[in-house]
Amino acid sequence: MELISLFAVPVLLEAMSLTYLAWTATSHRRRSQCYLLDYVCYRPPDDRKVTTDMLYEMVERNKYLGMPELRYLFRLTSRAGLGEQTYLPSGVLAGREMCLTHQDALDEMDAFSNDAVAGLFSKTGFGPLDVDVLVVNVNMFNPEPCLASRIAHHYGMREDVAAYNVSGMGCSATVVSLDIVQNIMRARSPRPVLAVVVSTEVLSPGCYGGTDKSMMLGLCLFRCGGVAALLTSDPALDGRAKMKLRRLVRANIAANDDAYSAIFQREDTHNITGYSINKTLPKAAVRAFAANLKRLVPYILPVSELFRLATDLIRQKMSRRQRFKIDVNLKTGVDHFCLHSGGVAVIDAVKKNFGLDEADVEPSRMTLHRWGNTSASSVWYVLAYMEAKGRLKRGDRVLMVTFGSGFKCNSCMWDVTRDLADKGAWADCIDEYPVESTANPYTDKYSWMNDNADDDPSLPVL
Ligand SMILES: *[C@@H]1O[C@H](CO)[C@@H](O)[C@H](O)[C@H]1NC(C)=O
Ligand SMILES: *[C@@H]1O[C@H](CO)[C@@H](O)[C@H](O)[C@H]1NC(C)=O
Ligand SMILES: *[C@@H]1O[C@H](CO)[C@@H](O)[C@H](O)[C@H]1NC(C)=O
Ligand SMILES: CC(=O)N[C@H]1CO[C@H](CO)[C@@H](O)[C@@H]1O
Repeated sequence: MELISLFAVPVLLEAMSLTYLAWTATSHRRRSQCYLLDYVCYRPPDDRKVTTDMLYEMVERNKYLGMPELRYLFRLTSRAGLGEQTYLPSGVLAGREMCLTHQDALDEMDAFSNDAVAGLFSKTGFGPLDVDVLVVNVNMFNPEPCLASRIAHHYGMREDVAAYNVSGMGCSATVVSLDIVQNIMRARSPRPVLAVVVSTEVLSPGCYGGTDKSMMLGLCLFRCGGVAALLTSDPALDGRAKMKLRRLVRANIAANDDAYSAIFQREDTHNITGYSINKTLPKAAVRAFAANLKRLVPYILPVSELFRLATDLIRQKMSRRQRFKIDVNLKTGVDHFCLHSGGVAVIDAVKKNFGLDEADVEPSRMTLHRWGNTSASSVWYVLAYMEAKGRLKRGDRVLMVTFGSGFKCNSCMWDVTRDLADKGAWADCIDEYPVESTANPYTDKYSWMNDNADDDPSLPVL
């Protein structure tokens, strides 16, 4: 397969040079460490839960949509892998999705931060005045003053707090925020740094009410969610930490036209703005993941596996084969895969192309079912799922992989530093998971929708 060969050739050379570099780098200067102390995933109030019936009503009251669109939307919804407990903004639930205001978006943001950021402080015992660095990433909403200032203002943070707002960087932005934090920690080392990362999405400004099919996907997938995480470089706090960041790698394959246009904000033929999602998205995700792994693999796989890869490659080279095919066994270096739960298609594509099995992707599928695609924060719900299930043990290695428009794949490797068993946002439902089937329970009720469904091959299908 093209992807495998694409990934194969440089892996060996880079593996060797990078391992050597890593060795010399660590022995020559003491690197500052980045510890995850704790994190809080947002659980919106129950009155913001949305069922398929409610979605159906919402679509029905949209005067732009006719029967073909309704059919298409229903077909998407029924295959999206979302359950009946995901959350939408209150403005949308109140029926104002076509006329949401700036204030609606601010209210949505505040509802999240008053719950999750406040929750993080009370859970960890640290206060706003202890925070040295604040990084806020929200993709679609970019008010003035910025959201980082809004949070600093609300909590009365110090005036020397280094606040960053990252916007427009898509679902993989949470790792971008971690990268910023890690770089600041290194720059300020050996002075310890306490950092708060806030990753969420504000859906109100992105609600699309038009009829362009590639842009209607949002309503089917995007849901409210967010996370506030506390990180430190203070070695004195390592006993309290949950995980330690081992390696962070960012890949951006924007130079590729298809990948670049996989997710695009644009206007439809009626001049209504929205996000269009191309069916090339799963392929872009796999490609970006391969680009990312190329640089990550030397740091996460054991020497024996790197050696096996190297000998395999040499053997293939000697036999003068035109295309190399290398099967990297990621499981030799990773215990838990924390994959962005953006949609079923992406999860399936990654599973197939990187030799994962159903158990590896279960936490991501269940996160999609319970919370929907919550954009940048989704990997934290996946992590919380593993933790709530009592699967994260001291010494385990967790690979967090995020995908986002651009197209980007940002990943990081964590070492679990103690046995974890916090139920977090999953507290009231973890025992119901994993669910057997993520099929939509209303499929029968709306089965007539599937009749005469047009199967236009150019459209994204989940
Ligand atoms: C998807 O991307 C391809 C290639 O970039 C483009 O030709 C096609 O028009 C796009 N489809 C949609 C629905 O945007
Ligand atoms: C969309 O906007 C363009 C530029 O302002 C205008 O020429 C066009 O007529 C508009 N289309 C519709 C359907 O309103
Ligand atoms: C998940 O949602 C984000 C925006 O919230 C979007 O950019 C991304 O394309 C979605 N993922 C998939 C696989 O559709
Ligand atoms: C990097 C980034 O997202 N900067 C934004 C911070 O917030 C201001 C005001 O909202 C924006 O103008 C910047 O683009």
